[in-house]
Amino acid sequence: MYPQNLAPIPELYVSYDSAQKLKVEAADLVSHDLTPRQICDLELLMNGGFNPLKGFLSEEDYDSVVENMRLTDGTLWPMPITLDVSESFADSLEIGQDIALRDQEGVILGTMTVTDRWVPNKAREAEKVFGADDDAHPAVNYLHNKAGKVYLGGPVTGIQQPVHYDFRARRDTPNELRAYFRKLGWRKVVAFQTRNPLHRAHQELTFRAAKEAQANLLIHPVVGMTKPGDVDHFTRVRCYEAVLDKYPQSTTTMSLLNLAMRMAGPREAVWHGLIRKNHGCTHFIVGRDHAGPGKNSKGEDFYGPYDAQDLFREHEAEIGIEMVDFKHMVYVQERAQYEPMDEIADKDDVTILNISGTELRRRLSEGLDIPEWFSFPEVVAELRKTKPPRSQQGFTVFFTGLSGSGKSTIANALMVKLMEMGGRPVTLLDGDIVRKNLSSELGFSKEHRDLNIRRIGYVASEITKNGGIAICAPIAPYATTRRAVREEIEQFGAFIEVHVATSIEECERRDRKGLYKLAREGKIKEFTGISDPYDVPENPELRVETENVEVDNCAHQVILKLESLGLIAGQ
Ligand code: PPS
Repeated sequence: MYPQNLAPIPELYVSYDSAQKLKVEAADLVSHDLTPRQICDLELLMNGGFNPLKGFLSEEDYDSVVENMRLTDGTLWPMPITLDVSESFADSLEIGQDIALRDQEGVILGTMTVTDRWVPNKAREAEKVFGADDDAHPAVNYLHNKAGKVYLGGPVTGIQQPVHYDFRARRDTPNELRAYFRKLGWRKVVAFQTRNPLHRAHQELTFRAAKEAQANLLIHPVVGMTKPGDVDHFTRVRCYEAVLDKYPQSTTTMSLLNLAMRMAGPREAVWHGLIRKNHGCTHFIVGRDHAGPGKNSKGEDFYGPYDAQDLFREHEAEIGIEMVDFKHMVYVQERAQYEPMDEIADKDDVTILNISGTELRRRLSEGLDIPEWFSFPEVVAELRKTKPPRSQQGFTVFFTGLSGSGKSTIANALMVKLMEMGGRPVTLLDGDIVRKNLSSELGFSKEHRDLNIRRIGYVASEITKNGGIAICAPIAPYATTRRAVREEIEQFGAFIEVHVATSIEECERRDRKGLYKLAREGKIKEFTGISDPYDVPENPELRVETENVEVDNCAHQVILKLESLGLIAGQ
């Protein structure tokens, strides 16, 4: 008999032969192409990471999870695992129908029998699960702006795991980890969840946790979806590999977890605990501000720094994994070691050093020193490779404003000034140029405008990712679309929104292309500012007034802004 944490855990996969048969039969099924987040969820549903779930939640279970953190049978489960789809797809289905769940290349991963279909109350989900209906929370933003309107629920039949081409040897299913622990005779295992590179404080924390629990250590980083803006997982895994050498090989291992985090703080900590229990662990580290989403739209923290520990403690027995809690770890210079802040008795007599995540990002982006007491040179070198100083990174300047506001003219002037400086390639994605080359089939309906802006955003994000400068100058009238583009680009570099704030009266007075006249006469429909809305940017990085101001001066204001953000610097 194995100890309970090491016995095999149920999976949703069918046998190899049945899977081959199902694959053929599934050719006749209606397909749903999974989103990246759904692929992560499905993988953990199928491999037992989300045990005891047997599929995407039914409506009743969803309601119960949202309200009480429990399935209808009373089992503790804090996170709604739902299959969100578009209204049109949902409408095309019959209850009881089987659908094929496919990855983005069309490869079938599983099937689902649709038992439930409903329109969720997303505001309630946001309030109950994430603590606030505030789009500054990444998962609430996802819920309202990315997730489909309708949820489908039903049991899943697993056919095959999603294929990962990266770090294959480092990925393990719950059963693979359990088997590994059995093989090594590891009875007690403490898991460390992370979405950040490991620095010395983390290492100390994990050493202490392993000692405290008298357990082996599993470093279990998330490589699915984390918080927008995080260091990409390729870089992080290279960093982890560098740090792994500093742990005793016989007591520590690392495995990558393809989880899509929600940054739900307290509920997320409980969820992470359940997932680690399923992966064969007996202990779980919960530190300060576990899975914290950052600040809300009022600039306050969504959760208290130890809320996650409190909720975990309340449910610890039921989760079935012991919490190893830690307060904030800081470096005590006189003793040359890390200590939990609350255990330092002589606080007033020693020098306490700490570098916050924000400070680290600042030092990296400005190419400043990162001391050895803070991190390992190998980790810093990896981070510097992916995050060169800001003045060498790509970025996007995104002009927005009414037709005729002067966007293109200022954008052109800016381009020339940047090209004069040299150093990075510059691409201009002007409204008219894009409509000719990228979006020639599109009109000016909301749908088409969104598509147009998303295309521009996509190209700009690629340019930014590869170290270039993208200057965009569409009208981009809708705030939600601008926000989506911002998020896409900010994964790779800075996004500078410049509102060209020429008033509608002035644009109409100038009427360079004669379009306002035609719009007034009703000869052009859905004309921005006349018969179609323009959401004035609330917090652009820069607002330029053009009335009685030279174009050169407007472009220069942008240059000064870029300089103040550290994006251009002396060579
Ligand atoms: S959008 O809304 O961002 O997709 O618009 P954009 O791609 O920037 O295209 C705007 C240019 O198209 C011309 N045009 C119109 N603009 C607004 N509304 C309507 N209905 C419309 N029909 C044609 C107009 O010349 C815009 O150019 P700019 O350079 O902005 O003046």
